[in-house]
Amino acid sequence: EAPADGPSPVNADRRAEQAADAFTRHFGYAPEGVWAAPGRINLIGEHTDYSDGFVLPFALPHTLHAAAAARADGRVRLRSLQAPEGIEFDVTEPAPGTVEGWAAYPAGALWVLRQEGYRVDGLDLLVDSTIPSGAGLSSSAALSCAAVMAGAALHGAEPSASQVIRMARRVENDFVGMPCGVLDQSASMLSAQGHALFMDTRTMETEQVPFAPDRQGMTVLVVDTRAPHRLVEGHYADRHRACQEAAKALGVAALRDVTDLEAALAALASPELRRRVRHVVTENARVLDTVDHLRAGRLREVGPLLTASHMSLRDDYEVTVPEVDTAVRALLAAGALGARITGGGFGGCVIALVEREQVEECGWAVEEAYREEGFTAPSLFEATPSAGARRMW
Ligand code: GAF
Repeated sequence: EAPADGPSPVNADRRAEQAADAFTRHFGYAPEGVWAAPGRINLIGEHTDYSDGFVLPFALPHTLHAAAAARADGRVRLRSLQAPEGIEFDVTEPAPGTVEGWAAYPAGALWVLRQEGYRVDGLDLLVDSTIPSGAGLSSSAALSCAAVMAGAALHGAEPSASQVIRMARRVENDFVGMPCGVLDQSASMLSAQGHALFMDTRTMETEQVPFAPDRQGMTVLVVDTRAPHRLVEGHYADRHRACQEAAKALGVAALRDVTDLEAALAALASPELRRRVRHVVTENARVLDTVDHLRAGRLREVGPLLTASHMSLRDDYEVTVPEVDTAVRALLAAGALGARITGGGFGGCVIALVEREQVEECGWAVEEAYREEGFTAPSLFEATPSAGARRMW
């Protein structure tokens, strides 16, 4: 059964129209275009993207739509149907770190575009999103990508997908202050329906790897643990710093370049850095193994790699929380082929590869475990690999 905001083209058109109608209601005139950008699940390859490593995400059907029109008077008006209030400012005003909440991403997008020499005279923009926010599903990357695409196109420019990815990442790095890699923006921009996106974040080379669990009697079950994740609050930046420090100590450009793990571990004095390095190096290897299995159609073999990734993120990278570990434990006990945290961590979502006939049981098992622990009830859905970002009209 497709989720309510599922991947069908009819659904996507309808949602784009709804965003356009809402724009017209709010601003009193019709938008010039509507852009769509999806959220993502990272199948495997976690916390590898800022060490020049490998990632393997796919796009969710959950999508953000941005309806927009250019203004010639330098004013910017931003509205979100998911937020109580909009904001308004002069296009020259926002500086890094000065805009709070969701509006920081579109404001940052316009700031980056101007920094890079794009003409941006002003903009009205309305967003409507079905991507749960704060759940580690890249709602903010989707927003940045859509705003960069809209802001550029409405002023006569057509940046390539890789330019959009780079600028949307700059929104996070240079405007919001979150030192993320390139995973989320790439997943939103480059994903294709029925595929996972294998990407080398050093060269930006990509391969669309067929990934359609439903065709082999399986599904990717997503558990939104509702444990709020807070990446800007320092944990993420700490991990980022640790990887840079370790790379420096090992004399490599990035942890991607560590070829002899045992020698690297022996060369590092800090137990913490050793754990971080072990995660990154083994995680890169797990991505390559996963891609091999997918290319050969051996989907079930991917399960144990997902679980190994989780254990590594729990014990070596230390980015899990009790809600997440409880979900993984319950899913595996109920027969999931594999389960892991997905995204930046410290909350967010867990994914599990599950045989179709085990889905219900896995769902119950998580709900039951959450009741026992006294956690907020999780929300569950099945993820279908969906299309990447595009202009709808
Ligand atoms: C967050 C970041 F934004 C990504 O760049 C990536 O590092 C991810 O955490 C962890 O894999 O989503």
